[in-house]
Amino acid sequence: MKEQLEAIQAEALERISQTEDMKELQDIKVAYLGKKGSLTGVLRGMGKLSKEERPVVGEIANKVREVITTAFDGKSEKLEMARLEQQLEAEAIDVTLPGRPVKVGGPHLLTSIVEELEDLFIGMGYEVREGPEVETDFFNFEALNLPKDHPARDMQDTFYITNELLLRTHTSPVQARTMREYKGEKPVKMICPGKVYRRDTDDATHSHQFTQIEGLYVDKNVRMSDLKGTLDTFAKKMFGEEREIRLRPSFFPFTEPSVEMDISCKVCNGAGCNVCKGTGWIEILGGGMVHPKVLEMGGYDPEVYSGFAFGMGPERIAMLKYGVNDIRQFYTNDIRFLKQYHKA
Ligand code: 2NM
Repeated sequence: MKEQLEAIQAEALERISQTEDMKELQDIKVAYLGKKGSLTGVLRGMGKLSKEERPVVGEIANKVREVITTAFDGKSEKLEMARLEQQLEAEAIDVTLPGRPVKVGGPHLLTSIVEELEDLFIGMGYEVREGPEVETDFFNFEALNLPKDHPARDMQDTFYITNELLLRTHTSPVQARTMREYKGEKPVKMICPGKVYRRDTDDATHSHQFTQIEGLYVDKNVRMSDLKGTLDTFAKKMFGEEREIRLRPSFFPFTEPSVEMDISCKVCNGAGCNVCKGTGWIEILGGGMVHPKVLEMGGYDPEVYSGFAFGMGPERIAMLKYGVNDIRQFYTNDIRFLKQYHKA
């Protein structure tokens, strides 16, 4: 029986040392030390031994069990270490790989233009004010000398919400609100950028929603020459020092007299080309001296105060400055269009 035990031990140790597989190692353990294992089988046969033999064989059997268990534990640890090492190697991150590029956005061309215009007028002492896009009939029309029967109030041109509420058709209601807020007690020098709405069929040059910037300067002794000097400064800063301006008589209900301003075409320098349609001049904005009725409704005494106002469309400014030929480019968000105007 002693030989049998020694043979089992030798065989078990041999098999444990041979295997490189954890599952197989477990099977080996069961095959020798398990309930139906060969060592267990031998121990069961001990009952047939004599009283003298039993302790001797028992001691050997325990020793064998211990040797096999120790060998098993050692091998088990070794295999587990190897498995861990392999896993670590397989999951290793190559920190030298280049990262994926991050796509960086930038301001929309219209935003840039509006900010450029804001900076320009802030530099001339104007404050920037905003107001609601859903306006009352009073501020959008009445306070701007557009009485009830005025054609500009036509349902054809205005998005009405109720009889009294509408989407503002220009940003001038912000100026009417500001005048009334200042109660005719101090000068007003402001610009108001923002979205405006007109019932229009969208095409290359029309949009039912677009941007406006309007300016207003009300003080004592404000004259037409102040308007001309302001607009000349604006034109040269925005389009280049070589630009000339000219004012043509026009009509707006809120200004009297009213003008439209052209700048000399920078494509042909005034000689005439297809951009300026042969005239050498390009229309940029409208303006004029604030109508006495508008001053009055704003709470300013037209006998004491005078003012000028002007309005322009940043889309049109951007189109002229950058040669954009379709106003819809500003709203359809084609990334190929937009990213041309990111400076960074
Ligand atoms: C324009 C042309 C002429 C204008 C008038 C006013 C206000 F509120 F003072 F009456 N704001 N903007 C004005 C005048 C706007 O845009 C082409």
